[in-house]
Amino acid sequence: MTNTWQDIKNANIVVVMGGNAAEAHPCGFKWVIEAKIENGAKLVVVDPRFTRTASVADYYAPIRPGTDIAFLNGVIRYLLEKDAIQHEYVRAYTNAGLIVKDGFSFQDGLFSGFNEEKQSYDKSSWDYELDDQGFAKSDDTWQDPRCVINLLKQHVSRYTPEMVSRICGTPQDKFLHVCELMASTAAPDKAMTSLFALGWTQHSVGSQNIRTMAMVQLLLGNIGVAGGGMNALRGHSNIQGLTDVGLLSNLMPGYMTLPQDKDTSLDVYMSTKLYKPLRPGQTSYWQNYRKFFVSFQKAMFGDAAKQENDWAYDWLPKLDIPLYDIIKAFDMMNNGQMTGYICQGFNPLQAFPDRGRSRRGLSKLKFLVTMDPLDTETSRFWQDFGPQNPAKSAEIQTEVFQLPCTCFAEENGSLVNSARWLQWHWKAADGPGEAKSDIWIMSGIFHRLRDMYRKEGGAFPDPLLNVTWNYTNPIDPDPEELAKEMNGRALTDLTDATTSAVTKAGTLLDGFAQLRDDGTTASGCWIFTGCFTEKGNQMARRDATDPREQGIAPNWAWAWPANRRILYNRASADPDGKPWNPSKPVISWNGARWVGVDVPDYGPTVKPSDGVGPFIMNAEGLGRLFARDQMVDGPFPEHYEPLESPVENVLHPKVRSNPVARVLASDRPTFGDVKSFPYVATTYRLTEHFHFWTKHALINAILQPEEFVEIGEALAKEKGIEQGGWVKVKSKRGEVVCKAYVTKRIKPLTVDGKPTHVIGVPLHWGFTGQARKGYGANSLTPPVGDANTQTPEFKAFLVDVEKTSAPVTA
Ligand SMILES: Nc1nc2c(c(=O)[nH]1)N[C@H]1C(S)=C(S)[C@@H](COP(=O)(O)OP(=O)(O)OC[C@H]3O[C@@H](n4cnc5c(=O)[nH]c(N)nc54)[C@H](O)[C@@H]3O)O[C@H]1N2
Ligand SMILES: Nc1nc2c(c(=O)[nH]1)N[C@H]1C(S)=C(S)[C@@H](COP(=O)(O)OP(=O)(O)OC[C@H]3O[C@@H](n4cnc5c(=O)[nH]c(N)nc54)[C@H](O)[C@@H]3O)O[C@H]1N2
Ligand SMILES: [Mo]
Repeated sequence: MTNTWQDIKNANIVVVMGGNAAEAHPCGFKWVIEAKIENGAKLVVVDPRFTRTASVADYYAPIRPGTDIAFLNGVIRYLLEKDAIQHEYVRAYTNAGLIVKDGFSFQDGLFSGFNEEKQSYDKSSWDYELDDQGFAKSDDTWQDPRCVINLLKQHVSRYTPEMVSRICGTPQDKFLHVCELMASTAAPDKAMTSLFALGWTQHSVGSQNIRTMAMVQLLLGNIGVAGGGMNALRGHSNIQGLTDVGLLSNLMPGYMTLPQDKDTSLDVYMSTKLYKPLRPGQTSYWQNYRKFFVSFQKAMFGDAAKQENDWAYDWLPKLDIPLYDIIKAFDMMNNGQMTGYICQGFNPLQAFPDRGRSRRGLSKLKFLVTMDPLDTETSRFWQDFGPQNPAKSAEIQTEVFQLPCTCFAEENGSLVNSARWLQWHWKAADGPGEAKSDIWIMSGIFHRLRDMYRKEGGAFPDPLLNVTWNYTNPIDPDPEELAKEMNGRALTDLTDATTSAVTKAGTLLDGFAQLRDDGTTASGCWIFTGCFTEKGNQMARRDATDPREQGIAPNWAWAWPANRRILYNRASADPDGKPWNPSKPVISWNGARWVGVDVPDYGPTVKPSDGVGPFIMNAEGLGRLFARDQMVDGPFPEHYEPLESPVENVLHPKVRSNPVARVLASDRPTFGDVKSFPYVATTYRLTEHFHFWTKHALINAILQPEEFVEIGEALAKEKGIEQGGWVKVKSKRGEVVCKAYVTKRIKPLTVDGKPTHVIGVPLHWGFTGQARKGYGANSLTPPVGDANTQTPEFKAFLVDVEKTSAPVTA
């Protein structure tokens, strides 16, 4: 989230599109109700289904799964045409006036630089025109046809209300009413918040879905302000923490990126990181990358990371293929390239796309280790369940080691919530039976591996032999000690260049501004610096005082970065430093410094007249309506059909789906077409279950006892399907046999003149636990990933459905 849960109450318009917050975030959803009651906010829901969130909305509009970019590009067109944008904000804080290079173009669904053979883009033409000093040229009058706002206007001109309706199936009047509600927040003192989750991410265009709304929010002046922002409602209680500490296959802690094979030295690696400011006087904060990186290496390798060995750069793994995402990992298992798998707190047999593919991959492993408090389907994959997966246990050679572990309530530690708050929690009970903590298990594996390397040698022992492990209890390190390591400390006495204050060696650091690139500081995760200081564990703070009753309680827990609650909050004030909305100020300029309820996202004494843009992580300091780098699939968002779609792409039939989506050639034969699989399916969760674990608890199993799919009344009638009757849902990859729930909440949509039915598939069932056995939604889903994040396309694919009789196994 750029903002916080509590801050939702400050919104005038709450848009839930690409998520179902009332169902999946029922506790946080109270702030939406608060916004409605206390602030007169209107709740707008855009979802293929009339959801629990829609049931309390002021306005609901249906949409075909996988078409949000068409909808939102239509919104952008509407805002530009009606001139419903916050002019002063857009002029001062976005790249609207920057001039784009001549080489950039878009035609027939492709941006300039497309390489057909490699199925990827060369992004060099997606950039600004630079002057002799290397600064981006701009035209503040917006006359130049090559300035971003004019190219954007041209790009979205195709997304007329007729076109939006033809692609999305949303009736035109409903689309236009949503546009009107959103446009009402262009007023400087009005704000809209965007709450989203998987309804946007789980698509082959997932990142661009979110980006399109971010552009809408920039045009409306809704980023950085109270009640505004782009608010990703995250999943597992600590999934925000997972990405923060770099547990994705291409990341390092604090959103630094893992080096690739081509980064042959620290200098080469660093040459692509230190973004030079693109406008005079800009901050371009990633220029500090080297400080964060060297401090991380010092935390990892201590004295063994030195100037002479480039701070142990060579000991980091280098990515030799673009990615090791889950789609690739299971492909490698299937090809015999990956023979062992350690699966910690994860249930891929149920959670990953194409369950048959996952099962075949696991069956080819030499060994599988699971670390989990529960008996998961993955740890019992050889007992698999389902008509297409007859259990052939005897033929499977994989050796499985199940390591039972504790869960969060049985240990001390911190969880990072969606609002970036690190909250400490305390152990409530001992784990049952033989369960051990993840830390104990991981340390045990580490010590045994290191001993083997010490005794037997090995191809590349250096990283394991040199890693620092100086914990008080090396067998079971204390979570507080690990937290302090993440925070970081001074390694020698440090003298502040401006104040001459000395920080003694060993002192815990107060903030990442103290980090250095000369080996004198260590920090395991730069964005966490400040969470555990000499004043104590900041994450354990529990003071709920909220100075303006505005949803900012600065002494409750600790938020990264720097305890800032609203990111980009410089943009909450006008160029002179006066809040756009005086009744809900976040920070303001008092003539000498920035003051307010939040920590300024800015140098506290940087004068407004210095003209530094509020988006300091971007080299131009501005919010991007045109993304010059970062996105791999285009600087403007474009509508592409899902990989499995019922219709052609009416905008450009030759380029139907995202040309750079994450698809392996070997998986293409597993995609079905509309002739055999005429219906659109989408998968989702229910409040009564949490993924695949709560079915182990009897009370939840009673609340939602068995697998079902949701089918609209019209389709049910056509297919002779009765309420509660058995149905078989099939995709090209597999099938699910379960009960039908016939509902008024899913209606057929008219897409390009044809009726299109959507089938809803909740995802919670499997074959372990207390609930009745079920096949699981992922028996059906395709192994397709978003071009930027590789998140699977779980939300839009093709199926067929028919009435059937009760299966023998049910
Ligand atoms: N009770 C409960 N709560 C949970 C979880 C759980 O398992 N149980 N899981 C947690 C996790 S890990 C996560 S990531 C979050 C997920 O939170 P959400 O994303 O809110 O949950 P989902 O149910 O997956 O899907 C959201 C909605 O997206 C809609 N949708 C599908 N396709 C599209 C589309 O193309 N466009 C639009 N606009 N909408 C679409 C679906 O109809 C559905 O209503 O929930 C978390 N909260
Ligand atoms: N079709 C379809 N598929 C989906 C989705 C979808 O919307 N549609 N959503 C996707 C999303 S967003 C998610 S997050 C995934 C979820 O996929 P998974 O994360 O694989 O599913 P969970 O059941 O949450 O599995 C987490 C496991 O962690 C265990 N666990 C709990 N606490 C601890 C602990 O402290 N230590 C260890 N080691 N283990 C612990 C739990 O017992 C559980 O078995 O599913 C994805 N799959
Ligand atoms: Mo998730």
